[in-house]
Amino acid sequence: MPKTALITGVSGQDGAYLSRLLLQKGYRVVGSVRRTAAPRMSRLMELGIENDIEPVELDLTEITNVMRAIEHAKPDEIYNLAAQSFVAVSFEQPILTAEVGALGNARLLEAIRTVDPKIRLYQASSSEMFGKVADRTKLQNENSPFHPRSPYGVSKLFAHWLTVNYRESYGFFAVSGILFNHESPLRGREFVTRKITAGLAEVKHGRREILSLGNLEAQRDWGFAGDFVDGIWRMLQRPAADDYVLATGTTTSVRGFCELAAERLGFAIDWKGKGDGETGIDRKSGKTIIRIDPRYYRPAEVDYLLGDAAKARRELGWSPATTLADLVTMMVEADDLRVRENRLLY
Ligand code: GDR
Repeated sequence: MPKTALITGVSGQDGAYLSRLLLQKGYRVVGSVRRTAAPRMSRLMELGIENDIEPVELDLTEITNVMRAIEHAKPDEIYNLAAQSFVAVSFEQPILTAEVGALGNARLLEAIRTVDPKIRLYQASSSEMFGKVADRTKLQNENSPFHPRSPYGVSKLFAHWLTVNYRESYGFFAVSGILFNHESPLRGREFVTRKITAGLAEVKHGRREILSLGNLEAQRDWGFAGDFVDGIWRMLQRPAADDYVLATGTTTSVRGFCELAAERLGFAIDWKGKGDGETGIDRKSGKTIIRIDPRYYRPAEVDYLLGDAAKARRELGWSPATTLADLVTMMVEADDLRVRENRLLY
């Protein structure tokens, strides 16, 4: 009997890569769609798997609807990837962010408890839970202190602890995967890496004059989403449930990411000025291609993240195959082609 996986957030970046992986492994993949939103199938289409996913109507804000979806799909495994996942938006929509990210997880756990407590649950937790890192001499691992800096981070922390609590209270096979930033050509353009690769590709081809960014000094541990979904799957195949950090172990600033992407597009950036007035100038043409727009600053920022995935390496046999250099190349090449072909889908 092939296993069945139910994926919430199937239309997002991770949903698409995870679906492809599970299909390759012979799973029946059921993907949640919300009736209120036009189904966004573009990422699944880009991977050529849109017809291989069985849709089920599931909205994490409706407990009875969640229960019906689980009764209908009869999954062995549930991957809860659905969220309002853009940190900046969570400051404007904190309640929606918590409804889906925090209480959505509670509804799923309660539905599993009622319908079939043997279902294995993966909860998509986040390095945003570490937030304000107090000690930069240490990498963040499963035992590091949490200090979220956004309503998004706070909502993820609730879901993380509730997942742990159901495991401890009822013996659920419920796993919290604490994933550091993971990117790809399927990343949404609201996130900074894709904003940079797509934006600079547009500048190169004369489709836009300039790219506006916020805090260039923020440092992130960026990996490739395609590598990370393999770690997600491995977490649910263990003999016992536990929590795992997935990260690459290298950290780079937004400024550094800009320089890498620019170089691959044939630019060379000279930075001029300071603070809000800083600009990035292309040395060859003398044109200003990047500027700062304080609208992209966040009310509270996560300045620095660097993860330690030693436990995942040891217990899951997982390590990321893609370097940051390869990731930037992959994203830049995809966006360069999309801009040339006029098809910047997301
Ligand atoms: P993040 O990702 O908040 O880390 O959360 P994002 O790419 O949005 O921001 C990373 C850093 O870049 C800075 N930044 C900008 N960010 C955006 N989006 N746009 C800009 O113009 C810009 N300029 C500078 C930000 O201030 C920030 O410091 C992501 C999400 O996918 C979460 O859902 C996930 O949980 C975590 O990664 C791990």
